[in-house]
Amino acid sequence: MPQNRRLTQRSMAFVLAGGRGSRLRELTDRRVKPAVYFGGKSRIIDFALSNAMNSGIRKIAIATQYKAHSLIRHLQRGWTFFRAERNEFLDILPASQRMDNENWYRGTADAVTQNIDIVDSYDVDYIIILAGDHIYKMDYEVMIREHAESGADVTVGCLTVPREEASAFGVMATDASGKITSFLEKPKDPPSTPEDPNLALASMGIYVFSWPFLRDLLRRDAEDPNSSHDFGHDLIPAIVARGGARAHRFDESCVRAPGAPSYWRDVGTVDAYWQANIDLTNFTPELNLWDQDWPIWTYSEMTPPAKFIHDEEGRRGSAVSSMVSGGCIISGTEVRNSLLFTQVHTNSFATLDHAVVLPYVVVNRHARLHRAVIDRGVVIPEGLVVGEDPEDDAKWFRVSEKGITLITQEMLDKRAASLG
Ligand code: ADQ
Ligand code: ADP
Repeated sequence: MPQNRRLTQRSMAFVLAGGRGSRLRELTDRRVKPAVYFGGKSRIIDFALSNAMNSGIRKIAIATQYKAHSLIRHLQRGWTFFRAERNEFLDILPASQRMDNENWYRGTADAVTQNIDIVDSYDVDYIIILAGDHIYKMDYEVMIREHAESGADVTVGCLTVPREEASAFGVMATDASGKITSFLEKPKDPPSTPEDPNLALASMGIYVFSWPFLRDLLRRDAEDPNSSHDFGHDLIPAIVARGGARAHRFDESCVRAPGAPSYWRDVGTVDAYWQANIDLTNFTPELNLWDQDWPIWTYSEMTPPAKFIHDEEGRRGSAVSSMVSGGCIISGTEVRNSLLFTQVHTNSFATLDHAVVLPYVVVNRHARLHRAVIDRGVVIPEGLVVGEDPEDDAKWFRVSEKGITLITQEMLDKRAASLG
């Protein structure tokens, strides 16, 4: 539809990718949450960026801050198809390179304020603010169109979540027309929806504004000594109080097969991260990565196909109900219900069961890994057993609330040093 195409051509995406994501523990020691690996080939940020691409948005700015190197390298390698001569841009905006006297972005709104001149240069009518740290497939065009037609000051993407999880979100109430009537940022005691006492209406941290409106608002916010310069804490509640905010239901713009449930995950904890990755090995995963109409673009290394080997003793290397990425060598190892990223090498008599194994991991002989997340580049020593004795695991490794063991090379080095 040419009319809609014009709307996304007149829009840009501003992706907030600076927050650490500290509940992912050691997985974000060296990289920011949007740069964390997901789904075998991608990084978390690829989902928001692919959504923007697939929605027809060709102007994207990405604000980075905490431990940005891994993220920036990924973007520079993989997100290179934007062409300035076609008026397409992907700009990486590290916090430290703007403003003379201020090194860091003070809050999410300040990340945009410090780059007003760059956004101005894109010459767009609408801006969609995105978080770079969620897993979902969404057509932003639907939300932008709704915003343009309604005349609201801001349109906030939202979905229902279990009420007991809602304290991590902005929680809102709406009237029948979709106007947001109240908004509480991370309330201790979140209000439920009128329909269901167990559900709350949560903000996805996605906002559409007209750019001239947001620019004025940011200029005023920058001068306000009482503001923490954050969308969720300051700007959105103020617009809601004036009656200018509308809710956009994710259900109406999520991309899925007819009748399939909508899918959105925060993967903010080790448990949620492990679960969302392992879910991809299900018979029919809720997140469909095979849909060629909505590809998840990424940087992918050049690797040979995965290889499965019978070892000399005749032990079969096999993987069932699993996803195994390019460059993997499964030699005499039994792999079940696991997700292996690029270039994982496993050896004879080893077992992987419900394991999420990041790139370049080596699993040596006789190791048994059950319900675990293995960080990139880890060398699992011969005979290591994980996931069978939680107390022993907790001596050396990070064991989550739900009993998932996270293993990094530093943890293994400490263990090796103290075991002598
Ligand atoms: P949170 O996700 O807790 O809540 P925040 O920590 O501000 O909010 O992160 C939002 C996004 O901004 C993340 O992608 C993060 O990486 C990034 N970010 C954080 N600080 C940044 C900075 N200084 N510079 C650049 N990027 C930064 C928000 C909303 C809630 C909403 C949830 C949905 O405030 O209302 O419910 O998102 O997850
Ligand atoms: P095991 O799995 O019995 O402990 P190895 O780790 O030596 O044994 O690997 C067995 C097989 O895996 C090799 O014969 C080879 O086919 C393949 N292989 C191992 N490492 C590589 C590599 N770096 N490049 C290509 N193939 C490899």
